Amino acid sequence: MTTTTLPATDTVQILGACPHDCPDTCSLLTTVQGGVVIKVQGNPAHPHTAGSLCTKVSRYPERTYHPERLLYPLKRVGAKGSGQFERVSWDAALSDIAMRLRAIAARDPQAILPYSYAGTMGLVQGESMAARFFNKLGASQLERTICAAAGGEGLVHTLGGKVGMRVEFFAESKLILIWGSNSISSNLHFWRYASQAKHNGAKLICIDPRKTETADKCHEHIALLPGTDGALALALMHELIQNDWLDHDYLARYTLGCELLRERALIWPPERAAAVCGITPEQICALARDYGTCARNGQPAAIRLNYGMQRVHGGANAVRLIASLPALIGAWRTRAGGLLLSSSGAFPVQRAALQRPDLLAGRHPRSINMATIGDDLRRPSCPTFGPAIEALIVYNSNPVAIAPESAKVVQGFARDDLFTVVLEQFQTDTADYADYILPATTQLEHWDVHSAYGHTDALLNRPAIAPLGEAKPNAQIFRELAAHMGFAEPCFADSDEALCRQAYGDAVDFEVLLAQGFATLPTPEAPFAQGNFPTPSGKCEFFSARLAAQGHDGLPDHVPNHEAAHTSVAYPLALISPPARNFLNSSFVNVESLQATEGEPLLEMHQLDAAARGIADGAVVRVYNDRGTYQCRARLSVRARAGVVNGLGVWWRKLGLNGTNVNQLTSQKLTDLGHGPTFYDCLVQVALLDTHTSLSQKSAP
Ligand SMILES: Nc1nc2c(c(=O)[nH]1)N[C@H]1C(S)=C(S)[C@@H](COP(=O)(O)OP(=O)(O)OC[C@H]3O[C@@H](n4cnc5c(=O)[nH]c(N)nc54)[C@H](O)[C@@H]3O)O[C@H]1N2
Ligand SMILES: Nc1nc2c(c(=O)[nH]1)N[C@H]1C(S)=C(S)[C@@H](COP(=O)(O)OP(=O)(O)OC[C@H]3O[C@@H](n4cnc5c(=O)[nH]c(N)nc54)[C@H](O)[C@@H]3O)O[C@H]1N2
Ligand SMILES: [Mo]
Repeated sequence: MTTTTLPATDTVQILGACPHDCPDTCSLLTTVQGGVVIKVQGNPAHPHTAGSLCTKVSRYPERTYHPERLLYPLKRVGAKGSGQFERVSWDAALSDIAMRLRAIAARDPQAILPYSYAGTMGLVQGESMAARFFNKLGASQLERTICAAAGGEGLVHTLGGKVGMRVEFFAESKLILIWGSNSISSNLHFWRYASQAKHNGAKLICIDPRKTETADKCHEHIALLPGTDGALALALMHELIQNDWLDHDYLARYTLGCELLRERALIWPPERAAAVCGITPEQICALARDYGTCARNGQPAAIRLNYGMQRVHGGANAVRLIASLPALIGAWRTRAGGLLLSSSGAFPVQRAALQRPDLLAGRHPRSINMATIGDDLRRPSCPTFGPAIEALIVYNSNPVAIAPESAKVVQGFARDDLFTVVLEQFQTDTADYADYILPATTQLEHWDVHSAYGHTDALLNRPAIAPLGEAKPNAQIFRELAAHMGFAEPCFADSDEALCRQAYGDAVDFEVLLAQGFATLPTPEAPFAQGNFPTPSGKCEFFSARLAAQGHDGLPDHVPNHEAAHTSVAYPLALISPPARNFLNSSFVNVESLQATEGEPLLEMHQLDAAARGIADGAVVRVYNDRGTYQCRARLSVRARAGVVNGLGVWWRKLGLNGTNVNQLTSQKLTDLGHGPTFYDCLVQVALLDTHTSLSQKSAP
């Protein structure tokens, strides 16, 4: 690391990047005094960050210097899950881990599984040295589906890639549909642009089962039932067609499958969709009128879609339908019209250089879906599955808390014959089950390079301080582990700074990144004004020949939830578990000031649903289904619509009343495309907790 020790009085400011899984990827300005971080701010020189940060990331010094930071390698001494460890040296830990992995790999390296996600979104501390390590080993590959797989597939098969409007142009839109996103909580810097548009007279409409703080600030809120967005989109199309609010010229030139889509939409009159969505036909007609007449009057209409609406069975089909809407009205013709779900496809990341798939040397290891880790950890060896998983290396993720159907995930992690290594900053629920915990640095202590999924600027993160204790960057840990394994390829010696340069190669000027911390990609202002969709046909594909060839419906359709509302007598309530504003998935849950703001695990309930169960505000309840029981406090709230309960996530299990969190209830069923999880497709029942039941009693699995 290149941090210099400064006299205690000297103050420097270092440019960095927020590493968290959030569309905003902010540019950070960190103030360091005498080698200690005293402040983390938003960089005022970065247009999207504009000098402001969310509350949680402005608490970065508190997180970094947290008394519970893991600072030394630890070896398990108690039972799995008991959280008892003793300090060991790096050399002892890495030697033993290398020995264990070598023994397993000698039988079949596919019995070793890496499990990682976006604890850091950094291209270097994410999948660079780690990917090289596992490729060389020939370990099982991880199918990284936990967040965006369904929506990503939907977008790719309609627009051709994870591409769309440039976020800054939302400021010029005249109508913005905020669809499946609580922007104020999870995409704050987009909300800044939406607020500018609102100030300039734009109408904002929020489409979300929950009355979020974003819904509060929009002109209208459509509180549809979870997983019914596809039906709503089809009815909107029905109205656009019936009222001839279509851009026929755009449709003829730049779309594929218009006639087929028309036929499908015409069987979805507003009354039919309203019954499915749990809203009124009038709401649908008004929304269609707003959307259909906007572009016609020369006013740009934009959709900010986010991943909240694709965590259900039909998530990918719903995204295909919604992503088709802008082409129907020709909204793409101007830079302030169209749609944005993800911008990540715009980044010229040199993945092969970073991850070195050539190290697989012709092998084709199996893939394990991270969304079904609960089942897969418990599977014995068999010809279809391959070898049972014998070793698990977890980094940048907290699967015991965030993966669905936790009871099974916990059973898997608790296996005595499973060898588990966890690279972490904190002793999470997952770290409790490790055989070895290896302490990882935070973003303030290492180098990295970032792409983004909510804007189109590449960022560089410089270390602001030296690593705390004996913590090491992920890339360094895998570099040293490779050395202990005897991997001799020169790529295992690349430094983190060298990896930073490899991430974009010549596609982004590294000198610009070094000088200002960010570099704006040269993306077109109105990418699809003249078609040019990155699909096989070059058009917006309402009909996808690729999907049809794979045996799927070539046209998008409404796909009902696996666990559709009101289909179960035993479990009549739909549960969604969207993010809590002051946490980032399960990160920040242990930061005291943020935990104090969130209070405790809560279930928001509509007063009718609560009254029917004799539940008063603040009562401790049991939320349950066949998969398990979760205990928390009920909050009677206008944020919940009737028939839907909101269990804000994702708390650490060990902080929950009965040692569980909301994922005790979610299922491992997958989405229609992309093999994604269905966190928001989940039926439950809620009951007042029997006062004789001890709060600390563990629930049955
Ligand atoms: N503060 C904070 N910010 C975050 C995160 C966090 O945990 N906390 N998580 C980050 C991550 S990992 C991601 S992927 C991004 C994206 O974040 P998203 O997962 O898109 O999260 P939200 O923006 O909260 O949007 C989810 C919204 O979708 C709503 N929703 C649930 N089901 C449905 C449905 O069926 N239809 C519709 N229309 N809406 C539905 C929820 O009520 C919620 O308000 O945000 C990131 N930003
Ligand atoms: N019920 C329910 N479950 C959900 C969701 C939901 O909405 N509802 N959201 C889902 C979504 S969208 C996502 S993306 C997933 C997210 O799931 P994960 O990607 O697992 O995200 P986190 O829970 O934030 O855990 C990330 C961990 O990485 C660690 N970490 C951070 N930086 C580093 C580093 O540099 N090195 C190492 N070694 N570790 C680091 C953090 O300390 C943290 O414990 O959760 C999913 N789970
Ligand atoms: Mo996510």
